[in-house]
Parts: sequence; structure tokens; C-alpha cells
Amino acid sequence: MTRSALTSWLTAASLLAAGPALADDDKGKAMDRNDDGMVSASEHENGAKAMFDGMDRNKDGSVTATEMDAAHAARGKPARAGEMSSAEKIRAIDSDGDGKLTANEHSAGSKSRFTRMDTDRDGTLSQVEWTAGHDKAMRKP
Ligand SMILES: [Ca+2]
Ligand SMILES: [Ca+2]
Ligand SMILES: [Ca+2]
Repeated sequence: MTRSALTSWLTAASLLAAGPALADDDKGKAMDRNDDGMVSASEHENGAKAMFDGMDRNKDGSVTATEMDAAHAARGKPARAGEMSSAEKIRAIDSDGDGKLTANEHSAGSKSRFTRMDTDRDGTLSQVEWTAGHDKAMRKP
């Protein structure tokens, strides 16, 4: 890790301590609870659950594209060019195809994403795996 990468990593970690408003790119770092530089499966699962709860604004147990858009807007991070829209992100893991995500659909989707991102299959995501995998996951096919 270069010094500047380490610095931004540490900055993100301290931003997390300051508040829940996180940019997409900082999510991997935010999930790294024990600060060992790796995201374990359980850290990833907890992070995904917290993300889901944060997006489910009306607390009806499911997340719609509108809610996901609102969550992104609240973080000041609308979808970037070339990135999937909220509707597309939902469609990718919406197993019953009703256009919204339940907590189960979201957790199953994030688990399979974790497996795909863990390219060396050691059960944790390094910063490199996270960055590469996340960029790929968010890009339009
Ligand atoms: Ca909802
Ligand atoms: Ca669904
Ligand atoms: Ca790994």
C-alpha cells in the first residue's frame, strides 16, 4: 500500500467514526470493523445489513429504486456515469422480480458479491479486492 492510499484509508476510517454518511467508495473501509485492512464475510454481512436498513426509509422491510436513489442523494453521491442505476442494481439481485429488495434478497446478493470479489478465496476482502470488485460490480455490464 502506498503512503497516500494508507492515508486515505485512515481518513475514511476516521470519517466513519464521525458519522454514518459514507460515500460508496468508503463502504469497504467502513465495514472493516477491526481495522486489520481486510473485510471478513461477517463484517461484510453486517455492513450490508446496515446499508439496507439505512436505505429502507419508510421501514416497510423492502428497498425500492426510489429509496435507493434517495439514499444516494442524501450521501451526495448520485450514480456516476457508466454506473448502474438504482433500478438496475435492484434488478441484479431481485430474486422474485417484484422490483424491490427485501432484506433477504439484499443479503443473498451481497453474499454472492462477496464471493465474487474474494478472488484469492481466503474468506476476506483486501483493499485491492474490494476496489477492483466494487468497481466491476457497479459498472454497467
Ligand atoms: Ca422501504
Ligand atoms: Ca424482490
Ligand atoms: Ca481475499
